[in-house]
Amino acid sequence: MGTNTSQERMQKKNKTLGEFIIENQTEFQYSTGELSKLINAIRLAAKVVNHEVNKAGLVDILGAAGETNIQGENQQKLDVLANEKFKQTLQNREIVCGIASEEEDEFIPINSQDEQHQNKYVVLIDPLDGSSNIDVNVSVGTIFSIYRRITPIGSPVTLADFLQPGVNQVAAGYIIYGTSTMLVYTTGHGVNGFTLNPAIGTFYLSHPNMQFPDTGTIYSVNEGNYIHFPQGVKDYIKYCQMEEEDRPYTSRYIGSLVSDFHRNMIKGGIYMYPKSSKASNGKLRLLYECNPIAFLAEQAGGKASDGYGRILEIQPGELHQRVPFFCGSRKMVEKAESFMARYA
Ligand code: AHM
Ligand code: MG
Repeated sequence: MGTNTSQERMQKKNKTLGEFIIENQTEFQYSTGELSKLINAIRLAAKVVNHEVNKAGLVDILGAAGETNIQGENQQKLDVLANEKFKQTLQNREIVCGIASEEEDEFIPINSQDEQHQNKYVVLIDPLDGSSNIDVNVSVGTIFSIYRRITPIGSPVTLADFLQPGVNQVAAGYIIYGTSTMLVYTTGHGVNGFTLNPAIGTFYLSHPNMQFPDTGTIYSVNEGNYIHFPQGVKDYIKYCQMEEEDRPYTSRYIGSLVSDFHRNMIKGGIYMYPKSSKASNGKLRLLYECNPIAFLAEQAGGKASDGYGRILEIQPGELHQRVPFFCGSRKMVEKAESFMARYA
């Protein structure tokens, strides 16, 4: 009853994602509708993946990855499946000239032989981030990042089109498959969040103009790695735990970047995946995870750093490059950077 009423309210009052995309198309500098079509395609793929993610708990009934299910279909791991769905949707609609995915070794050129092919965008995607959480029914996400190609339209897409610094992103976002499914994205004009009404398969604008609180009381880091962290990170963690005004902070770590980021953006907090003595650049990927999340963070008034400088200004050297990541409320990231600087 309560749910119905709030769902009905959302339908009456709130714009759908489709309406929002059309209304905001003109604010985009080079708009020919291509970017709108692209976001629409992501919206569609998100619904398909959402449907699959929601079925994950039925895996014992439907068959595990690698097995053949009752309908004779071969079951795929969900991250592989999500990768296929996003790729298929983008390829079939012929709206991008190339795709790079965390799940693929190389980038995928699309129709690069076709002289008529005028598409100018490349998409980089982490199809199902935090996928180890699926087995235990915890939220996962999809992260996407969109650039204009830098090589001439009509020519084959090259690695250089993908290896652009994050400041060049024209759009980025994520889908969070949580207690409800949301699509959150930016085209460089703020961050907006849309919640899926699963009954009718429509995303509604539920979180307009999302803003990071300037500071917060949540820190998110895998503290199991503590002894391997650089001294600056260790000191900052101790600072978070100190008894002082609004401290000790609360520790919250899901181990699912999208979910940790989403919570921190709403409540105020910092997410950290530092380098360690075991992983010299941390774990997260610059192109598929850090750049899009950093773009969203900045657009929401937050900050994203590698501990010393702005994530979005890093010139990538390779597709699957990793980078230490500190992201969240502006004052908290600045504080963490000040601890890092002591040992620079
Ligand atoms: P994945 O791309 O293999 O899913 O790894 C990325 C995930 C992030 O979502 C999460 O924040 C991090 O890995 C957790 O790593 P750890 O288990 O080392 O704390
Ligand atoms: Mg990932």
